[in-house]
Amino acid sequence: MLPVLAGCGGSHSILDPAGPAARDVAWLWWGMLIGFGLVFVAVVALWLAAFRRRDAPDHRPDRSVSPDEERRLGLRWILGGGILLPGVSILVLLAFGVPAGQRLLPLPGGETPRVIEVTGHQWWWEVRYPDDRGEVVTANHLVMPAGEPVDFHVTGADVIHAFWVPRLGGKIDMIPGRINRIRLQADSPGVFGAQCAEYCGVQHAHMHLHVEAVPPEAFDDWLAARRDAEPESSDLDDEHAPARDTFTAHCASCHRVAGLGEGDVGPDLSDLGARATLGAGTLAMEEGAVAQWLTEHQRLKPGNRMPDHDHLDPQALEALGAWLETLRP
Ligand code: HEC
Ligand SMILES: [Cu+2]
Repeated sequence: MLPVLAGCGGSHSILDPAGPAARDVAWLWWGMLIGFGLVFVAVVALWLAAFRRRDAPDHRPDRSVSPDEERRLGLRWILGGGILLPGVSILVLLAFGVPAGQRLLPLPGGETPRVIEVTGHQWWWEVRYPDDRGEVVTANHLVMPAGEPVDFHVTGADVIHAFWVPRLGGKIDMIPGRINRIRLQADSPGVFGAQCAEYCGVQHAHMHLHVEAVPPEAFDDWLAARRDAEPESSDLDDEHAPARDTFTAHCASCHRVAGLGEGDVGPDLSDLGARATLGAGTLAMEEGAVAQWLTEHQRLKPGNRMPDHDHLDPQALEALGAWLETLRP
């Protein structure tokens, strides 16, 4: 029992809601658990009663009830238990479920919260912050303001993924060629786990998103810092110059680091040093982690869409990792 219950706590628990949308979902969950728990107990009780009657030693068909009456009785069970009860249950469920679902939708009119665009890739997350003053792009790490609603516009780049932050609410499919919208709010600052919730290929399980809600002023500061960050330039004569050259030669076709490359096949690396993990939750970010990712990523996350770089000199990879870890907003 304990290993089963262990799934009920922690940063991914829908039973520990941290925002209004998730609270609606949690209430619905408890209502359904209790309601349908009662239905289950009633059905099992009826079933056992039927067995007992049949197996009783003195059981004989009841001759005092006419066949007509028996049919009427049977019909009553069918109408009551088979049509009326499910009908009422579904109506009650809809009465609570539809408004809860409605509140998750950014409907036209009313407030217009900030928009964060999230795209699911095999097997990582691209996060964009549209802004008149210049778009900010990051990956696998979503920063959002706490205490206010945020509209998430989600889509898929290759196959269908699903955006799910259990403690904030959801989930919603990310479908290529379509933009789905969901409105979520974190009541207070915190870190929330998110996970792709639609099987999308071998590394679906390693598609974790680190969601960080910060006070709105801190969010604005973060956004401004990212937007105005000095682009990296390749001609700087410092210890990281060789690493930047390696990046331009071998990585920039797929990755973006502001000023050095605009590849969009893989995650934006402009603020890589600030990530909590690498490989969408595969490897904890600590000193040396990037170099470890560069040499072992196909062992750590087999089949991921980044090719091996065995042909590069281990020292070059080491230097590349050390430089990438310095990139922060
Ligand atoms: C063919 C495209 C391609 C090339 C070339 C490539 N990468 Fe990647 N890279 C990817 C993809 C795709 C991912 C996402 C893998 C995943 O997590 O599933 C990735 C992930 C990463 C990550 C982890 C980022 C994160 O947020 O978790 C780092 C760091 C990285 N690459 C660095 C490099 C470096 C440095 C080079 C050059 C030596 C390089 N990559 C070359 C496609 C590429
Ligand atoms: Cu998935």
